Amino acid sequence: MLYYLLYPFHTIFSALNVFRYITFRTIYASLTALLICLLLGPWAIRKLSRHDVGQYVRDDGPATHSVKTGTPTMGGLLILLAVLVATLLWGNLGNVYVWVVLLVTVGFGAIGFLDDYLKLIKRQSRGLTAKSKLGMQIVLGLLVGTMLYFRPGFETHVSVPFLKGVSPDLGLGYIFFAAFVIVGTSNAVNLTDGLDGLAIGPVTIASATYVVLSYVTGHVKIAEYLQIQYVAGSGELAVFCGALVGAGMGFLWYNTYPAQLFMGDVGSLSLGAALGTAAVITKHEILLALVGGIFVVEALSVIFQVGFFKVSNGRRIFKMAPLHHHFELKGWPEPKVIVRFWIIAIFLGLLSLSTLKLR
Ligand code: 57M
Repeated sequence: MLYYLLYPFHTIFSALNVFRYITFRTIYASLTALLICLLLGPWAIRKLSRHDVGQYVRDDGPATHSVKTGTPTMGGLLILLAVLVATLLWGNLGNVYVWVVLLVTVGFGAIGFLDDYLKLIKRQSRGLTAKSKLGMQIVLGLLVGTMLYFRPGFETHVSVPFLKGVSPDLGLGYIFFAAFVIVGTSNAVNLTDGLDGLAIGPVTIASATYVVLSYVTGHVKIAEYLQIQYVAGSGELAVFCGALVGAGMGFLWYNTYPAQLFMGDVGSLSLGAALGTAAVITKHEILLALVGGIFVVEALSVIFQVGFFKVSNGRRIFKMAPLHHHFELKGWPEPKVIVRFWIIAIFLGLLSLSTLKLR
């Protein structure tokens, strides 16, 4: 909004010319989201506590989690507020991709909110059924895939990391591929959100990686130099991803061990879908499997655990899935699991950026 309000006056006050630059607006979107989370965090914790929106901790989890019972959750509402305000304030609202990514973030956030609401406020312990939750996500994912497919000039080619010149055209199949990326990432982040800061750390790191990927993909000269697909207008997603980084750091201030606030499904589902959508729009969809490798490994650990459990009449590969619980049951203190996952996430983010040159 500020871009519209202030940039036109750059002919009078030349300093306002700065609003033209995506880099400037990305930094200030990040700082705005960070400040909103930092300043409103205590109020959110008090409000959620007062309304008894406390976490119910299942008794079949690691024993160390029992102390977490009652921790205020649905803190994802604060993350969404910070990201929305910062993006609407600093983003170019004439850019269709900004609205697409905001629609997905709010849409998946609404699904998560409904699940949290039923579980925590209506005390229906299971919340939404897995089928209805997944069904709503798939509908939203297909809607976004269709919108992008029919957008004039949007490419249905998929670039493969490390392999220059390999970019198969999925045609109409791209709609389903885009939906898979968005829904898969949303659920993978949801599964990862099982220790203090374990999800928001890698989400923040992945968002920072997509700040860079959005910027270079939307810059015609840099995209040409790097020989990556140029997506006109996608650079504006750097502002949105910058807001994700700021909101993530601000939320982590309260979610770090021992957590004062959990994000809830309203946070995990929306953040995962936001990352998936940014990856689809910037045409770095497969690269997201590397950037968000922590989420992939966590989700695969569940798939293999449940699959093996079924075919082996009850035997397990891991002590418990998702993988973070396996390390907890091996005796790793919670903070050790969390920080080691963050270190791996940072490594994967840097490795992902290196693929821009290793082609
Ligand atoms: C998301 N939710 C956390 C919190 C957070 C099929 C199966 C793998 C599904 C999976 C599952 O239920 N996943 C749902 C994970 C929960 O966190 C809440 O959920 C929100 C995110 N969706 O924001 O509101 C618990 O996680 C802990 N937590 C923290 N700090 C945080 O910052 O400590 C969360 C955020 C919270 C808190 O204890 O209560 C969760 O784990 O439920 N199920 C599981 O993950 C369960 N694993 C399992 O069933 N494994 C079996 C299967 C695979 C056959 C096996 O290995 O044999 C584990 N989770 C729990 N108990 N809570 C183990 C059992």
